[in-house]
Amino acid sequence: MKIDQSQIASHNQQLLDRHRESFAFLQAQLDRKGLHTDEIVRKLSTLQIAIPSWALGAGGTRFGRFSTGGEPGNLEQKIEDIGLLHALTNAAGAVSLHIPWDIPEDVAAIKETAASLGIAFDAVNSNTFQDQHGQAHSYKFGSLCHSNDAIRDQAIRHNIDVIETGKALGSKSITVWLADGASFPGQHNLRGALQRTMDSLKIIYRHLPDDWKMFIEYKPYEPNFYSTVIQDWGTSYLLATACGEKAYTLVDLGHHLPNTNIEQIVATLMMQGKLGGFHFNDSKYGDDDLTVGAIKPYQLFLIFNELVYGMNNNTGKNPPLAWMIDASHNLKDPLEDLLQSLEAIRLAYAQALVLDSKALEAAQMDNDPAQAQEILQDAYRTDMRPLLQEARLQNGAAIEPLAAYRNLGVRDQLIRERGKSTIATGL
Ligand SMILES: [Mn+2]
Repeated sequence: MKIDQSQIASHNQQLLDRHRESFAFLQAQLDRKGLHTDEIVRKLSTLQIAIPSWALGAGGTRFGRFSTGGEPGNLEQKIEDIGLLHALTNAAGAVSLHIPWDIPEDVAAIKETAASLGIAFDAVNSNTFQDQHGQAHSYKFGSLCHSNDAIRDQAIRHNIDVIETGKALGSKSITVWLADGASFPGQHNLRGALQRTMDSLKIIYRHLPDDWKMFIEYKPYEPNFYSTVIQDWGTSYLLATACGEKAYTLVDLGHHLPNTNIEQIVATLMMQGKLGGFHFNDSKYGDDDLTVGAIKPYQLFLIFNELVYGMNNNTGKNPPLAWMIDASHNLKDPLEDLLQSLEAIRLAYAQALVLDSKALEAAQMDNDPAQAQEILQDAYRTDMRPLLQEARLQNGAAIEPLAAYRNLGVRDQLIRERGKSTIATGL
């Protein structure tokens, strides 16, 4: 299914008067603060978020999976679904592939499909956290950290193959997330496991093309419950530093223990020029994979404040960041879930862009926490939704993407095309 420009135009036409009214009100507010809406619209329009290929089907908790129907049955259909999201939002102009769940059979054809929909290939993701059919060795007790040379070699080889696939597609980065760890004290020699992981990553790094980046993701627990080899940002930073200048830390919002100050991690990594990318999601307890902004939108805003500050004060020479959603739950229609996540990310970004950073700096220098809070929350409580709508309107996307998605009957159409019981690959 493809969404026609005329379908979006007629959706927008119905909402135009109401939109113009609310946008004029916001514009007047921002004008009084000396902020230029054109500039903010321009910045928002350039923020493109990669959609992971595994988020397009109904995800699951560990207990069950409930199909929404019409799920994409192959990579081409997944890219078509991202095309739908991109047509509605002008915010989802990239896909992040998971290998081996989504190995393209015909690279040229997939590239053509993606290009026709305005979709670029973002980071490719390796998978050594589960065994694949016909694989010689098992990752039950780890992959890049494994005590057995042959198993480590197999995992290294897989990552090199993923880089090759990515090269063919035009990707420029690989994300490595390891499930490696121990569920019981004494199971691992903690230092030995880390050392072997470092040595393995260095070998993979040597196969990285010059214009590529390697992102190293961390996670404090799950699927292992006593220790994970790359448990926190510090360990990731240590490994990235050991590998070299093309290796970076990747922050996944769900991969932190409750109450971790993630915005401080962002500030620290950007100071060192070592923040490579972001996996957005939301959670209350752990790696809950909930819709971005569903639980802690204020935290998301605080994180974006540090990102914007880091981009505006880039003394650490941090490269442009890779933005990706990494969430997949089992209740919502996955496309609706992604539309909401895209909106939440852009909203937090827009709020951070209207922060009075000079006033905040003055309050900080004056040691005035009350004033600092007023300034922060003034930005956070500015309703930037009309500006997001304006950015979409100017780019031919839908003023209200979720409403348009429902009014156009996209899911019903996908079910008619693909059937009710399809299952997305990898799920
Ligand atoms: Mn992730």
